Amino acid sequence: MERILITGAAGQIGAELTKFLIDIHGQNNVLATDIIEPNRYPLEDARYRKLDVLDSNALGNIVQKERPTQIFHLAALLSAKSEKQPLTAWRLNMDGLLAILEVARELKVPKVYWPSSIAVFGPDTPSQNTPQNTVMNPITAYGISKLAGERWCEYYYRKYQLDIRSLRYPGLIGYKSMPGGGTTDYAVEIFRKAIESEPYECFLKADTYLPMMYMGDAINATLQLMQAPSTRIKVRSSYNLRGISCSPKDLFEGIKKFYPAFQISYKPDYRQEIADHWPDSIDDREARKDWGWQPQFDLELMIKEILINLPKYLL
Ligand code: AKB
Repeated sequence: MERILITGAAGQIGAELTKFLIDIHGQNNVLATDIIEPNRYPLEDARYRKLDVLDSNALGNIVQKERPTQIFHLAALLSAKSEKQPLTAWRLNMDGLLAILEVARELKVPKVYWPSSIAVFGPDTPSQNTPQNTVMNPITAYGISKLAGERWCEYYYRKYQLDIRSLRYPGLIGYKSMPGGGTTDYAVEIFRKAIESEPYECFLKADTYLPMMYMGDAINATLQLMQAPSTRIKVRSSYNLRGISCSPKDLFEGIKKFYPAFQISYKPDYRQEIADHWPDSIDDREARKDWGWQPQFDLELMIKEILINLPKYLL
């Protein structure tokens, strides 16, 4: 029987992943935590505790009491917010991860998951089909913290044999939860505007290609990675993961087929520079080879799936 602890459970990935983990392991075996107050936590059927991951006493007490067999450490500041508050981002993203790695080592937690991001890459990285191992040199606070995090994950694996697993998520597009403070957030906002029959003002240029992924695929990848036998996990920093490569214009044109009156305008802001230094597309051969990763959603299927489900979800 597995016992699961999730940090950052109220975030874009956390809110969706928690539901899947409850379905798989049962409500009593999953504890969702986040820094927000219990009355603001969105998942009524989850066991929830308020937790600041930087409070190592509180974290240690929860891990002592719950004795999780798996920790999903999702609490982090995303790229756009991190550029506004680089030192806060470093503290949360780095000290938070180190607190989790330490508690997992000390209390012998069998498995830990931590998300990295395409933000580990920078302007010197080959932008088409970016390889697993290549020049990184991120220039954003978020990217720097993610790259340093990857090195620490591999360090804990090599030095202490901590079974840590990680994915470099592309921008995630879902309809059940909202992102906050990311550069790829436009790709979630745009669907909501279309459904509300409002025009969308996009903060990236029309032709900004970025690696993206449907949330359903990202959840499957995460669960598949965590369920794979340890011997199949050859990359202990973080795996490249490929979904869909698209631009705001691609998404707009796809949505317009269903909502012909939908309108968009482009007003790039500081997030454009972040996006300009990220890859266009990702090579994920290692993930496919090592643990059988295979995405299910292409651009067309994802747009259809979201436009069918989002209106029911917003009711
Ligand atoms: C962000 O935009 O910051 C995230 C990411 C790509 O890691 N969605």
